[in-house]
Amino acid sequence: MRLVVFSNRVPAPTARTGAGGLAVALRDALSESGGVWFGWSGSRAVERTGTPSVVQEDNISFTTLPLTEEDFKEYYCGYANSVLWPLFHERLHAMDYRDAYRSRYQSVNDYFATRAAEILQPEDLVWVHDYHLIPLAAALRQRGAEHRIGFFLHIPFPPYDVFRALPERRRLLETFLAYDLVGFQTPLDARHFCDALVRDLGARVDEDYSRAELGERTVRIGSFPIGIDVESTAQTAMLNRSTREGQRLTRALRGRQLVIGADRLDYTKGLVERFQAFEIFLDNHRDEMDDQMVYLQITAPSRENVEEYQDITLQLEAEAGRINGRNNSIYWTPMRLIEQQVPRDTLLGYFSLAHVGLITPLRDGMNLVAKEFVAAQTSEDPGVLVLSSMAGAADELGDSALLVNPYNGDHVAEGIYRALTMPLEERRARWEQATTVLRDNTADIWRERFLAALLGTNEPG
Ligand code: GDG
Repeated sequence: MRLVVFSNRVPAPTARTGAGGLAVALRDALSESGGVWFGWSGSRAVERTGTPSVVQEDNISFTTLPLTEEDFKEYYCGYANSVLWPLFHERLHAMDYRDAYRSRYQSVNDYFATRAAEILQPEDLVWVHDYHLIPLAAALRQRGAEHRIGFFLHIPFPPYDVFRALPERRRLLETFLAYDLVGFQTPLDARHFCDALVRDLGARVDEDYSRAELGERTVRIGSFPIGIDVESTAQTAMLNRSTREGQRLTRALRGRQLVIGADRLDYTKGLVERFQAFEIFLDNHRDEMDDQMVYLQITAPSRENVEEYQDITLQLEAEAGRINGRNNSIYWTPMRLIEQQVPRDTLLGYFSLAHVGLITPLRDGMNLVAKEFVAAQTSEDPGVLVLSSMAGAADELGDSALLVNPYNGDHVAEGIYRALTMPLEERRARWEQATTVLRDNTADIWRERFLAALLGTNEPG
């Protein structure tokens, strides 16, 4: 049986090394069974094309379509990233709704479905990823597809009182019912989804939120928290401690403890709030921490064409400048902000050298950085994860991390202090606990659980 994966962006066929856990996990699945990876090429053309471009590599057909400038503006920047992304992360003030965005979203999904329906074979198993492509199964069914089709949402599903701000929410919810299986990162997301199905569509939902029925349609629902490849992350991290970049960081630290954060530059990641919490930490512990630690924040540029993202950089630069200005001395600069994407191997090496991982999103589907930070630690002298309780990862990692409320600067500041001063024995116990959780749910296990549930050979979790 062939697997056909749909996602907004399709990774470059040659991008195996340097790719994150998700891309690797899906790629492994596709090359095992033979498959197709279908989506946007990332390029913008004058017009949509009739035939997709296909590159064959590793038993996989990387099948991509270009989008037009209007598609890019109204579907990608517009509906996906200025409507669904803020709405699903409960940030309504960042939502920029236009009717034209909605119709373009539908039209791009129809375009993908038309081209995909031409290449689907009867026995294919179809797996659609994320908020860009929610209506894809319905669009495929309209074109005669009778396949098993699963959907996985990488971001949170909002509570009903937030979801109801979406004008065409009923229509969007109906399109979910064209799937055989809908998967979420956490049980809470599945519950929010079921609430919306009941309240907006009057669907009948099982008590454990594992199934919904509306008329003739039945959809199975489950939570499938995404994992990482623990072994290869640990190995890459270890190897990159002593590369040129790793050594440079060690030299720059001069024995000081390292607090690290690494995020896409996105308002959901809580960076401004994190900087303010760091300032509280300095205010409270300035004398004790003088020249003893450095906070390094790496922010990879992201979605620079969306207006909401343009202001954050300036805001972060102003905050970092102000905090350092208030606390700098001739021998110590407490924080460093790096506004670039760092190569994955180097980043994992940095994680391995860090004493504290500071990951405080305001809301996050999962947050793979948190998991990668844990996997990058050594058992002899593990660092401590300070993690937002609003990230999906908190659900799994629980007390193995120092859970903090990202809206409470005092709480985050004390989390940083506790992490920096935590005795070795406690750090080891927490790390062992976290590592067991990660090993029990790797990227491979996540993918196998989802596909087994889609095939109906096990019950969704
Ligand atoms: C979405 C959901 C969910 C970060 N900075 C750099 C860099 N990264 C890598 C990390 C990690 C990935 O990017 C980010 O993944 P996250 O999970 O943290 O966040 P999103 O991008 O928002 O992903 C999220 C995820 O989908 C999967 O389902 O967990 O909740 O929002 O792998 O290491 N990589 C490189 N340089 C950087 O500077 N190379």
